[in-house]
Amino acid sequence: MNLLTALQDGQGDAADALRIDGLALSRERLLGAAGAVAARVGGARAFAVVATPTAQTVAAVVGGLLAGVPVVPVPPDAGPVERAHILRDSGAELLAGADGELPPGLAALPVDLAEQHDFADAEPAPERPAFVLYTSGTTGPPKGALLSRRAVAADLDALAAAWGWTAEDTLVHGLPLFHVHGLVLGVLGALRTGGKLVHTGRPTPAGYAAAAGSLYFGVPTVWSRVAADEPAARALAGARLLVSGSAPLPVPVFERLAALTGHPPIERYGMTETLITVSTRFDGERRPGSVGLPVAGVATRLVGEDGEPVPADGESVGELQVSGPTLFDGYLNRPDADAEVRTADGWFRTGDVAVLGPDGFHRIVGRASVDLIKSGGFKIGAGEVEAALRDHPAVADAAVVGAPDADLGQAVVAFVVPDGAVTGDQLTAFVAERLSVHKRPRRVVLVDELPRNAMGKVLKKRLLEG
Ligand code: MLC
Ligand code: AMP
Repeated sequence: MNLLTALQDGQGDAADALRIDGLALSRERLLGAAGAVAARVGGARAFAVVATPTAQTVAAVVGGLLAGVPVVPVPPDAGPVERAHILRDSGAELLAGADGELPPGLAALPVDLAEQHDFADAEPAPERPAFVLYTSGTTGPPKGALLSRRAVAADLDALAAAWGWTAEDTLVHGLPLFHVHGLVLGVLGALRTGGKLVHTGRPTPAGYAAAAGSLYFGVPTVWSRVAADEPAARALAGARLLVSGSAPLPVPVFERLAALTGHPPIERYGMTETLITVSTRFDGERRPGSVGLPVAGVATRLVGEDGEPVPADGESVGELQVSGPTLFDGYLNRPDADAEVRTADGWFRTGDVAVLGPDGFHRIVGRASVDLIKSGGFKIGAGEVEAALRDHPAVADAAVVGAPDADLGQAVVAFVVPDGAVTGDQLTAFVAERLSVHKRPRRVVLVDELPRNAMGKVLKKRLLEG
């Protein structure tokens, strides 16, 4: 079966099947533009796409998938250090959305929507990689997660079943197109399932309110902003389903959203490496603070620090481990990192701490590591930001933490021991020149020294308390 079933079968097309960046495109036109890309990328080792929220990005991504070339989305705001890492590590030979000089071995591939081509090559094998998605770890530069076409298809079908998602739906969101949430679910989901897709550019309450969709995706920061904007929230009353994910949805936001829209939101849990594995269902209970049940084909278990199973009693905590057809195939060029996240019996260690109820409902209670920060739904490795800060000549030492934040869930805060005259604003700007914009510290605290334990490890919990 085709990966992008609805896009490729031509059924039920509409002139505005895709609305993005002020443009409306039919699926036929999108497929034609993607076909033109596919005809030019075929045979490349990997195809990088600067993932601006535009129809050109969608056509480029779909073109890569049609041709069976792994697509590597690049955050448009990635600083030069982060971008160079992604391009080099992925082995990309072509780049769509290029602006400026390219390193040797990489050629620009301009995307022109007017260029239409009927690409008729056979569907690539399901085990071929669909994407290399870069995701942050606790230390070092982001790792490229290899996601097969099979994993993507399995996850989208499982989510369609859990959410009653059909070709009758109009999906609305304004999330970035370089992560699982906005790209895999938010674009490919609509192209596999059918129906219309409206991308609002940015995920603003006003944009969501104006879109008249049936199915809405957002990270908790987006839902919290919608819930704080009563007219925007009330405008979503006509929707069918509101879905939250990528970070914990605070219970008060769940409740206010339910009260204003009449829709208790669906909460679902996932990771770049596993796609979305647990969700509440459109026809089941939606419980505040809970992400529900494993989706079709996925199995979960809780494991204690001693490696022993943790009972599903609604109160014992353990690491959540998952297995099933939606799992990634490994980190590109990083067998060491891959070995760390797999158990001997083939399960994936999420690093998230959870509680499992006797009814099978999952509650995510936190992360095992303080060094993985979720801010506005973006995952940020403390180590990557610390390394960027330490590159500054006036920084002797740095520790980065995720401080609780009502809007963002966690905010990136840097504690810096200066070595010379430097301001917090200068350091924030310095990070922004290297890494993606959302990795900038929101606050920089200059300190004389960092608290450390006898082993020399920074006591981050103490920094958070102080
Ligand atoms: C931000 N700003 C800063 C700053 N940080 N300025 C100075 N210093 C800093 N440290 C600027 C921004 O650039 C912006 O400026 C303004 O402040 C507001 O920033 P913001 O508060 O971050 O808001 P916004 O830009 O609107 O971003 C919030 C958000 C965004 C929710 C829209 O965080 C977002 O798109 N999140 C989605 C992440 C996501 O898709 N994750 C999915 C991962 S996949 P200006 O000038 O631009 O207005 C995954 C798997 C799964 O997790 O389960 O789904
Ligand atoms: P990423 O690597 O960006 O895909 O982020 C994955 C991480 O986001 C998970 O390991 C969780 O920590 C977090 N996450 C995703 N969805 C949820 C959710 N519904 N509730 C709590 N945390 C979530």
